[in-house]
Amino acid sequence: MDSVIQKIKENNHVALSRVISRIENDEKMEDSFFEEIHPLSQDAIRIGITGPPGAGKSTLINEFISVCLNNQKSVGVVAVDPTSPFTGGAFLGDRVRMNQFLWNDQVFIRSMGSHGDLGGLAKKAQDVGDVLAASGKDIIIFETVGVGQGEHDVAKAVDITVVVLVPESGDEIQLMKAGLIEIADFFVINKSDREGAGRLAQLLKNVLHSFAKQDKIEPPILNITASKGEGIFELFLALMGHLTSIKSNNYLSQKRLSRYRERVQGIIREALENAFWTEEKNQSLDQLTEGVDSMLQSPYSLAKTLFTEDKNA
Ligand SMILES: Nc1nc2c(ncn2[C@@H]2O[C@H](COP(=O)(O)OP(=O)(O)OP(=O)(O)O)[C@@H](O)[C@H]2O)c(=O)[nH]1
Ligand SMILES: [Mg+2]
Repeated sequence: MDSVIQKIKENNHVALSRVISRIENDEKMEDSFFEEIHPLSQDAIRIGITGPPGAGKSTLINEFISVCLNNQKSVGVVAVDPTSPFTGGAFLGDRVRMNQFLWNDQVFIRSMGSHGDLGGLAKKAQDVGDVLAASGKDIIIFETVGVGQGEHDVAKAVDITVVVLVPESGDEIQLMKAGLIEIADFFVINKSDREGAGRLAQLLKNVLHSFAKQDKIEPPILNITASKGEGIFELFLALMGHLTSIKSNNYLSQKRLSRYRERVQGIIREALENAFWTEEKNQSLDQLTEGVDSMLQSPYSLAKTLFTEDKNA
């Protein structure tokens, strides 16, 4: 077996980090890599944790890791940073503040930039999740700042999405706009030591109720104070309970199946595009768009020319 895969199976964090950097930087892994990783990556639970900047996501995850460890579960954390083109694992101390786990081989933490290419994030999160799962991590957490598209991409790569809000998170219209209700399996109101936490919980409950869909369990709402570690164990229990129920009613396997399908489609899309853009094609495009006058031609007809040119050759 390939020695990189062997090292990942042995939970070698240096090898893990290298492979994740390659995925982050769009360096292609051999197809056989993911073929061999696949059977090893089935068991881990993947959780997305998203919410507005500064909501306390990292503080929460930090506490959550301790609870996981106390319950004999190893953890991988990836902090996705949509604003950073490349992190190289840096900023970790700043943004993630989970340094006490640095020497613990049951905890792997790093950040990952998205190269401004948010569309590719779902794929990267899948691939990175697989690699972490293959190293034996029981729970894999993706932290994303819920400000745009990034959290939606990550939601496609996880089993459960937790949306973290704070008492100031505001009115229902904002929540709707953010589209967070669509992706949330769980809501956490953090900083519940502050005024307004109860009010937001009530408001959220009403909104969720009016939006209730038959095929989806109404997301539970938990009040926590991450900075004091309050409510974290309850969150852990609630997530594990949720997991048991979505396993038993097949919701999880259906969700994973549709994720699997989308992934196959994505791989095909990428392969087709890569096959199309040969050196000759790139040259043709350059030649055909040499001057600004080339824009007189509709982009559709130029695309058609590029599509059909080998066939006419
Ligand atoms: N009062 C109060 N403050 C908290 C609580 N949880 C976190 N904080 C504080 O909120 C600030 C932001 O916490 P982070 O954990 O970095 O928040 P984040 O959501 O990870 O931030 P980004 O990753 O930058 O979006 C820090 O100063 C925390 O100490 C809480 O329960 N109550
Ligand atoms: Mg953070």
